[in-house]
Amino acid sequence: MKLYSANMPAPNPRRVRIFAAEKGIVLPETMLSLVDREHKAADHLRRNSLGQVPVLELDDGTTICETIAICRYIEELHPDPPLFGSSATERAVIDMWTRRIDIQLGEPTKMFWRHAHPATAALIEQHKVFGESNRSVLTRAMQWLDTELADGRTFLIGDRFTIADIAALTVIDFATLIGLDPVADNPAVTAWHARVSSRPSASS
Ligand SMILES: N[C@@H](CCC(=O)N[C@@H](CS)C(=O)NCC(=O)O)C(=O)O
Repeated sequence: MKLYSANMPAPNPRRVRIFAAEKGIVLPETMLSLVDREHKAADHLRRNSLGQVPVLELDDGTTICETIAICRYIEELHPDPPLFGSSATERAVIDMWTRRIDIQLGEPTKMFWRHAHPATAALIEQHKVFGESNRSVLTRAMQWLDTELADGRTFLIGDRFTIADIAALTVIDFATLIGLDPVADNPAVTAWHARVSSRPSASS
C-alpha cells in the first residue's frame, strides 16, 4: 500500500497523515510536487483522472481517491481507535459534522484560494470580487462554529477526537496559511484549536 501525497500546506494529504498517525500506523508516502505540477503528469492521471492528491494505491493496483474514502478504508483495516464512530448514532453525527466542516468552512476557503489568492492566479481564470467575498462567508461560519463549541465540549463530537476534528483542523490551518484569519475573535474555537494542535498527530 502506498500513499501518493504532497507536503504541507496541502490540506487533503495532511488529513490522511494525521488519520494514520492517530491509528499509530505509517503509510509509505510518495510526495508529488504540486508546484511542478507532478499531480497532472500522465502517470498520476492514470491513478486519479482528476489529477489530485491524495491517492492510496493498494498492492493489487486498486487506487482509492478522495480523502474520506481513503480514511474509511484505513478505519476498516485498523478499527482502533474508532475515528468514524462505533455506533449508528455516532457514525451519523460524525458524518454530519465532517460534511458541515467541508461545506461551511472548506468551501469558502477553497473559493478564496482559487479566486483571490496570487498563488493560483496563473492556473485558473480568477473572479477576484467573488474570491474576496468568501472572507466574510468564512468569518460567519467560524462565528457559528464558535457558538457550537462554546458549550464546553472537548472536541467537535463531545469528548472523542474524530475525523471531523481532523477535517476542521486541516481546513483552518490551510485558511490561516493563505491569509484568512479563521481563529481570531473566536475564543471557543481558539481553545479547541490549541487542544487538537497539541496532539502529536497534528505535526503530521
Ligand atoms: N475531494 C478531494 C480533494 C483533493 C484535492 O483537492 N487535493 C488538492 C491538494 S490538497 C489537489 O490535488 N489539488 C490540485 C487540483 O485540484 O488540481 C479529496 O478529498 O481528496
